[in-house]
Amino acid sequence: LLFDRPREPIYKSRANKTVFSIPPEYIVNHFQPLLPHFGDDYNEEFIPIRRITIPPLGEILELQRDENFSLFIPKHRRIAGKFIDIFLAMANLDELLAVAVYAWDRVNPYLFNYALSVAILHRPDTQDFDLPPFIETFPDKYLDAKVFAKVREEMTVVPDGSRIPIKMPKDYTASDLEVEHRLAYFREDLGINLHHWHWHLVYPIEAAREVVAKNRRGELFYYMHQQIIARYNYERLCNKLERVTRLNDWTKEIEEGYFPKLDSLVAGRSWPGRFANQKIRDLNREVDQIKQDVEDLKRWSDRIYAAIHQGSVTDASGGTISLTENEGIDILGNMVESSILSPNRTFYGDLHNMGHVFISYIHDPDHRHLESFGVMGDLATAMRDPVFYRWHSYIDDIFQEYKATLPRYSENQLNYSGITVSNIEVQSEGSPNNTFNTFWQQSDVDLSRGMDFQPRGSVFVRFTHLQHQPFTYKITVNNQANGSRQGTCRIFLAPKNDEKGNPWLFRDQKTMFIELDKFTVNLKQGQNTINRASNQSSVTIPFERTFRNLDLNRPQGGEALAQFNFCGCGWPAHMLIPKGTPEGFASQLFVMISNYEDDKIDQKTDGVCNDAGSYCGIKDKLYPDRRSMGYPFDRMPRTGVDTLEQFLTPNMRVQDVTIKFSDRTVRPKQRN
Ligand code: CUO
Repeated sequence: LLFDRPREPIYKSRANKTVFSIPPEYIVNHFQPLLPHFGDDYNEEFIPIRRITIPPLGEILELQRDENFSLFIPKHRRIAGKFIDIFLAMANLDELLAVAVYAWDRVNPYLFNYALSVAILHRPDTQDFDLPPFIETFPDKYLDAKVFAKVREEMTVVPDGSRIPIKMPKDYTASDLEVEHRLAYFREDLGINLHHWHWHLVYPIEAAREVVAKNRRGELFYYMHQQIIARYNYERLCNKLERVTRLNDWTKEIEEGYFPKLDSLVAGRSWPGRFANQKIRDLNREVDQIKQDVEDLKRWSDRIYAAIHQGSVTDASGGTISLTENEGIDILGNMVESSILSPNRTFYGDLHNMGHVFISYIHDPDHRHLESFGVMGDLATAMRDPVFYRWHSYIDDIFQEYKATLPRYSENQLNYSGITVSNIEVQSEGSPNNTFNTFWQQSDVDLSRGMDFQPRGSVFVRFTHLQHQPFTYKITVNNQANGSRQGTCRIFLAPKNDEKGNPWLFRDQKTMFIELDKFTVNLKQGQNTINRASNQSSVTIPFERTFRNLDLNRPQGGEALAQFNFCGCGWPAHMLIPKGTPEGFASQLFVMISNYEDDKIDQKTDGVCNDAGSYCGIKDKLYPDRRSMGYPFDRMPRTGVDTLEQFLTPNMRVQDVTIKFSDRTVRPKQRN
């Protein structure tokens, strides 16, 4: 109930004849006279809400209910942190429920949803709770504003059970006159944006330290976003566009414009667009308590670069922390983002977050037009805008600069003596070997829980997304060692040529590799054949999990239901393989077997959302690979290595593959 109909008053919340029985003083004044009547026309089961001393909400109430909420704005971040801590401090579930019910009609719905989600994710007594997909509660952050009028009509006029899915067009934010629009299927993909939201839900910037300080958090911030850029660049090449250019000159106009066509159901306003050729300007917005100069970005970035070249950072008390080979990237990740784990926020600032803020207020830097932020200001929508990739490309470049200072991997550090990968094959149903097939697919998502003040019952929106034919890797590995061995099989994919059609230099291609899978293999002496299906990928979560329709009648409990929130983090399976081209996009599939002895983390990981560990980690566990994230492509190559071929040691192999796109649309699978 606490994730349903975010703007409806709490006393009206009901599902399956269940309703809260609320102490009258919890109800906001305006609705109190209605209270005696609630439940009258229902045969309801009551969930009693305890009367407790509600902790003061203070600053949390300063964000109005009809305002927009951004985790990049320091004030919003701070009040979110406070609200999370209130939820975490509740002694038991009854108290948690009481404070949540009390806050419902008083606190901004976006803020409420975020803080409660983070709390549920981190409280020991809520570990088997199931949360509905974010898109169901706030469909307005994901879908063309136009569908909502049709959805309302359908819900009001057509009885539940007879409603037909509302079709959302595949292209709605721009025309082909805008070349960047070729990438809209990626930027506006519902699954990609949901993944990004969930990732940041699992790795909050600000909250109690034990919530934020997850294993290798800063490094994962770097790696997950590095992979987003690599994947985006891959898609650009497939669409005959150059790699994205870094947004590193903040005095220059941003060429790309973007008009999101989203309306906020909560804030009652349209998300502002960004015209082409605008410049970021100094911010002075009292309402957000932000006064910041563009010059500050420059200052912070200079200090960060100086730290990288010095090999150490200065902490808040003037001490020195060196950026060691193992931990340096983790410190830098937290510092550049920045999270509360930054060693010195006063000195190194808040570079990445404030970049989002500057860009998102480009249209109204001093609030003279009373406008809220653009899509770059919200983690749920930021990836829709082309400028996201320019900004994150700049951020990634800082990390690459650091990685270039690290010692190169020697041949010895890369090889796994006695292990040879002797053959790789990709088998997709109904197509020649070593071909990936992509096409369009339609799917349905239920919006009903996000549609306030409408009749109950499901209503679906039908959207179109990229998809690929399921496939299997068949990898032959020879083990000439004495006895059986264990290894980690690492599978990556990269374009074979650069945008000019020339073969890559390794130093450039290494940042183009996208991770497809990573898993442990047992190798008996002699020849081994590894078969691995695409849906087993350690990068992705299945479609059903991204868009799962929560059935409130379903019995609770069991592993499959557990920890949805964490499990909601994961690259969407339907976007595992880039789009390719109709003629076939030449790519290189890379497979490496590394020595498990150097990779392994001693921990049990079964059953706890362990299937998208590469970009998301594993819930309450250490990151499941001891190597640097991105290994073996995270560092500059050893001397003498200019090409991928030269980089290879016997435990690695490269196979030429193509990605063939066919412009057909597959209808949705039959819904149950
Ligand atoms: Cu994920 Cu900038 O960090 O959006």
